[in-house]
Amino acid sequence: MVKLNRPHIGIFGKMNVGKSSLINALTGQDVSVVADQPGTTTDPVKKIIEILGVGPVTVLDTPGIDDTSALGAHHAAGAGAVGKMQERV
Ligand SMILES: Nc1nc2c(ncn2[C@@H]2O[C@H](COP(=O)(O)OP(=O)(O)O)[C@@H](O)[C@H]2O)c(=O)[nH]1
Ligand SMILES: [Mg+2]
Repeated sequence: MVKLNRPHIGIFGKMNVGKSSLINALTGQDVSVVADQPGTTTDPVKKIIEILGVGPVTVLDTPGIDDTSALGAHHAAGAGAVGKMQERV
C-alpha cells in the first residue's frame, strides 16, 4: 500500500537529450546507461530516492519518445508501461 501511494517522477523527452544523465545526477548513482548513441535506454529504469521534506519518491527514466527502433515502436504502440504513460503525456 505504501508503495502504491509513493509519488512518481517520470523523465520524458526525445532521444539523447540527457534523461539518463539526469536520473543518474538525481540519484547520485549510475542507475541508467548514458551514451552518445541514441536509443540506448530501451526499458524504463526506476529508482527510489529520498527527497528532504517529501519522503521516498520513485524516479523513472524512459526511452526517448521519438525512439523509432523496433522496441521503441513496441513501446509507442502502448504495448508496455512506457507506451501507456507516453499516451497520457
Ligand atoms: N553537453 C552536454 N551533454 C550532455 C548533457 N547531459 C548529457 N549529455 C550527453 O548527451 C548524451 C546523451 O545523454 P543520455 O543521458 O544518454 O541521454 P538520453 O538518451 O536522453 O537518456 C551523452 O553523450 C551525454 O554525455 C549536458 O548537460 N550537456
Ligand atoms: Mg537514456
